[in-house]
Amino acid sequence: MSQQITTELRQWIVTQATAGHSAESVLQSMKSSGWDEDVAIEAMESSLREHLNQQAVAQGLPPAVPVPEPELTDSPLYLDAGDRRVAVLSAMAMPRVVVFGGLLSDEECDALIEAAKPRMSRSLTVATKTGGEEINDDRTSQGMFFQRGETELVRRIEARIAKLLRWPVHNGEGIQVLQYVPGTEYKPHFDYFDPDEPGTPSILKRGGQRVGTVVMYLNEPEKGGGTTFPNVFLEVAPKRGNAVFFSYERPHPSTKTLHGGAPVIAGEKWIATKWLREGEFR
Ligand code: PD2
Ligand code: ZN
Repeated sequence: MSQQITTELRQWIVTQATAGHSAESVLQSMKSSGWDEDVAIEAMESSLREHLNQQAVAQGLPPAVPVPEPELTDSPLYLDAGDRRVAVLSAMAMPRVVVFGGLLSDEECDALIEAAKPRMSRSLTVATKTGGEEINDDRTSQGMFFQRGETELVRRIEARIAKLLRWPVHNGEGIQVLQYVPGTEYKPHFDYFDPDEPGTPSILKRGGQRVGTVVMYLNEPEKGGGTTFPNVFLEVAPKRGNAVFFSYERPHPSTKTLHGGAPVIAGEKWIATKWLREGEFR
C-alpha cells in the first residue's frame, strides 16, 4: 500500500529540522510511526529541498531548477552509460562535482582531436552585455564547436553523456574542443549566464540557463592544466579519457561552481566541453 506525503507531514519534517533534530533521528521517528524507509527519505529530501529553496528565494536568490545528475545512490563504483561502463572516481556535494574515469576511450580522444584540428581558432566568450561573442584575455585557448549530432563519434559521446547524467541530448550545446599551449589558461568563471547582464535574456531564448558542464580530458599535458574550483580548493587532474562534471541549480555564486582551467606549464592540453541547458537548445 502506498503512503501519501501530506502537507502536514512536510511541515512537521521542516519543524523538526529547524529545531535542530538530526536527519537520522527524524528518520527514526518516522519509521517508528510506521513510515516505509524509502518513502520517509524521499519525504525528508523533497521537503527540506523545497524549504531551503523558499528561503533562498525569500533572500533574493534565483529559484533552483532541476539539474543533470548521475544515479549515485549506494555509491556505485561504475555506472552504465549505455555503450560503456564509466567509473565514478570522486563526488562532492557542494559544489556538486563528480569525476568520472574512462568516459572516453583513448581512440575516441584521439579521433576528437584529429576531427577538431583543422577547424581551430581563438576561443571566444559570450558577451553578456550584448548577447554576442568576444575575444577575452581571460580565455586564451584555441577552440571549435561541433554541431550537435554532427558525426557518428559526436552522437555516440552525446548519447553516453545523456544516459550517464539522465539529461536529454537535445538540452546539450554542441561539443566544444579546446587546445591550450603553455601559458594559456581559462581564468576562474561561472558557466551560467549572469541574470543581471543585459544580454542574458536573448541568450536564454535558446534553451534557458546552463545548468551543468562536462569537461572531458583528451590528452595529458606534462605539467599544469588542471580544472580548479577555487571556492573549495579543489583541482581535478587532466587525465586522458576522464571527465569532470559539475552542476548549478541556480545562476548564483552560492553554488560554489567557480572554476577555471589552470595555466598549462609544459606540454599541450586538449579538452572537450559540453554545456547542458535547462531546456531544449536549438
Ligand atoms: O579547460 C578547462 O579545464 C576548463 C576550465 C573552465 C573548461 C571550462 N571552464 C569550460 O569549458 O567551461
Ligand atoms: Zn567553464
